[in-house]
Amino acid sequence: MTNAPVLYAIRDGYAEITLNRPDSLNAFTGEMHAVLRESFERAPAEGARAILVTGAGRGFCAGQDLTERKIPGAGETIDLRIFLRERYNPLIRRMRELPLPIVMAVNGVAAGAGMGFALAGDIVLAARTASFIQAFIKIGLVPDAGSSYWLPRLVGPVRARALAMTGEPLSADDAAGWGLIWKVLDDEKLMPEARELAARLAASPTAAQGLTKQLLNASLDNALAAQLDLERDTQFMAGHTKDYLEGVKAFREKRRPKFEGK
Ligand code: T3D
Repeated sequence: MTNAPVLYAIRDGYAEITLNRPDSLNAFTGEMHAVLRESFERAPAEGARAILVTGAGRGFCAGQDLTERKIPGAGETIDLRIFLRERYNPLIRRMRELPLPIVMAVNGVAAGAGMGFALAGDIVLAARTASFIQAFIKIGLVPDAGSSYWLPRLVGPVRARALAMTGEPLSADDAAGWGLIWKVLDDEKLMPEARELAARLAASPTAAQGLTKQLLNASLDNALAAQLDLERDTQFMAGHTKDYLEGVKAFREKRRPKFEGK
């Protein structure tokens, strides 16, 4: 295994990205952010039609690497806006704007920004022994990496407040029961199922997947009338893809469609 903070491989039409700092439960460093950003650029440029993200070792991601921050001396302060502006916010925005399905395989604890990062995926699977922790409050910080956006929308304000204000771990089973993630799998089944899902998504009509993602992103902030208009315009675009023609043709010819993502 290499020492690179992020591993990248193309498999079965999708890019597999592995956070690779297992000794610190894959906590984020500046270097890791840079390679991760590059991986999310590289995947579509190299023709990947889906992305799978997981963590090496027993953790998924423990959020910001706390050993990377200098403890300010007397009279000094630290401006955390810089790290959010230059690292976390562009990462989360890139993931939500990327017109490809992103599967997150949460293999262990996802804490702090690691939890926000996990929730920024499109389909989140978790190992039964994984957990989700809004660890920020334990060190005097506030939710970031999108957590304050996703939590009230996904689990409602009551549970969002309790998670963020207590920093108590949420089990993978409860996360699925609360609608925070898609599915929990026995630990040994996580990666085989996540890979099968990523390969299946990569072979699906990925232009329509990108449009679906845009539509569902917008729906979180739109009123019904605006969303109906957006559905109309987005369906117009989907109706112009080769994959739509192939889908209808294959249905009529009673055969399996072969989608190209165009
Ligand atoms: O600064 C900015 O950019 C602002 C933005 C901040 C965003 C954030 O993410 S703030 C939140 C940062 N994360 C945390 O506060 C979580 C800290 N970690 C923990 O609370 C615990 O490690 C866990 C609950 C995640 C897991 O607990 P456990 O008992 O399973 O593992 P452990 O023994 O605590 O950790 C294992 C090793 O990973 C350990 O190293 P060692 O002793 O074996 O050498 C531990 O120090 C290291 N580790 C865990 N989390 C971090 C970390 N090292 C650096 N940074 C971490 N965040």
